[in-house]
Amino acid sequence: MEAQAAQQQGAQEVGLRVPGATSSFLVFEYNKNFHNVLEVSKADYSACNAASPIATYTSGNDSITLKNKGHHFFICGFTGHCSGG
Ligand SMILES: [Cu+2]
Repeated sequence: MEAQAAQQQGAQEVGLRVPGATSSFLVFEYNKNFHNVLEVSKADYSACNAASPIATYTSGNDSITLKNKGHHFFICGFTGHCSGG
């Protein structure tokens, strides 16, 4: 199964759920000068806490392989973007 995430732009942050797949990947495209992608815990996602990410992606065109089932949470680590909405 292949899941292609919607483009992440501006203050748009998405919580992505990929059910039932053992190997999936997501693609994030964004302007790396203004955004990045942090995989975080659910608690950190809810709190917009970018201080302790599980993984950090900054290329602007990231393919992220999801190896484990369940919920994955991604936010932008730039100041104000996550809390901005
Ligand atoms: Cu951002």
